[in-house]
Amino acid sequence: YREALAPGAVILRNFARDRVEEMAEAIRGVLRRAPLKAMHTPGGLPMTVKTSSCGNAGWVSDEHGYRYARVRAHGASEWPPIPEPLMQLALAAARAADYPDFVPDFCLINYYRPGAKLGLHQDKDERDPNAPIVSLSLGLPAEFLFGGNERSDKTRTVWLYSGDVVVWGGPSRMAFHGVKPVADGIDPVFGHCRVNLTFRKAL
Ligand code: MD5
Ligand code: FE
Repeated sequence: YREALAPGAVILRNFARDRVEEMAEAIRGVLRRAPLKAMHTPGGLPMTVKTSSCGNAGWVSDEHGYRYARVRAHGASEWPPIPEPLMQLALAAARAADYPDFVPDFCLINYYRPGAKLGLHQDKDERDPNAPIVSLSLGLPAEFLFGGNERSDKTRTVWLYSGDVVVWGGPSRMAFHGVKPVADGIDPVFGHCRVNLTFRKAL
């Protein structure tokens, strides 16, 4: 089930298939404490993807740009910790992709309703650019786009299904990527939505 996607990028098909319901339960727990929110791009446009966070920070995007915030904007409460089943899955995936030392301190939850998409971008706000990003796809399938280190580089597409994990490291860590608008459908566990978790060394 292990395929090389690009240099440094490994796809682990169905890696979490037997644990999708356990993942769903853990995510529900996080969202009760840190509800989903539609952030705005630095340009002021609302994102179609809603987000929440767990770990030692929350991801924030607004007119000041993208950043990691250690404390929530309203109230002094901390972000919920990364639930243990999610952390164990991320560590196992990193190990399977030959990143045995990876320990994330942050997990971003991206929630896509049908039609939601993510424009081409790079993930470069994390402190450690040598650490990979572990990405778990759940719910509806998505057509994922990934390119090169320049926005203008040619992109490839790959379909990601519920339970698939991709580990983005090495030369792929800073590649441009995005998600095409999610097609409607019904996932047996997640219903009309796609959820993507990205485990990162952010702080
Ligand atoms: C998603 N999320 O499906 C994706 C999965 C994000 C985001 O892009 O920033 O929240 S993460 C995919 C990723 C991460 C780092 C590098 C590369 C892809 N890549 O080189 O293609 O919601
Ligand atoms: Fe990204």
